[in-house]
Amino acid sequence: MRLQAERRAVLSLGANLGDRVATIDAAVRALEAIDGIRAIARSSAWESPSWHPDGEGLTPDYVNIVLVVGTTMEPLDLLDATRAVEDALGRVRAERWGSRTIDIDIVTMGGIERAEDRLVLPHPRAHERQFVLQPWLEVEPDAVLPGHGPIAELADYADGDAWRLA
Ligand code: PH2
Ligand code: MG
Ligand code: MG
Repeated sequence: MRLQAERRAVLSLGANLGDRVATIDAAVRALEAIDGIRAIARSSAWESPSWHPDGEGLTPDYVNIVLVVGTTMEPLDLLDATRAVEDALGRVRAERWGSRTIDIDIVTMGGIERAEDRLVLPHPRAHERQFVLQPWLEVEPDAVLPGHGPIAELADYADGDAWRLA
């Protein structure tokens, strides 16, 4: 038997409909239950105004967390797994920037840089979003975003505001 090496992946989970924290908790449990995904670190819950191309705050505020996992999956298999969890938790895909009960994005996967149709790595907007960088800094303060640099420096320039939920 050949053992598939484990890669470290950083996931960003977000929700702005329904019981946001409860749905994120359920998503973490569902991800942990998948063969080939092992949770390593989970940030606190952070709240932020919704980012939208037509302006901030046009949809309800989000709760976001970062979940660091070890995974033996290939990138597209991990993407499929996150989509399956979103679907199981009632995610409706109506419009691109629309509100959602749960969104699970792959921010990084090891040092992989790829720009293919279904999956771009690192996530193309993670480096400029406080709602990704702030929870990530909490669990991996020395992390480096491939192609962009140390997240502690990126957070000095990133858009928007994010605050830890009490
Ligand atoms: N996700 C989006 C669009 N806007 N805004 C915040 N604050 N947090 C998100 O996770 C988010 C967003 C699309 O995935
Ligand atoms: Mg997203
Ligand atoms: Mg998404």
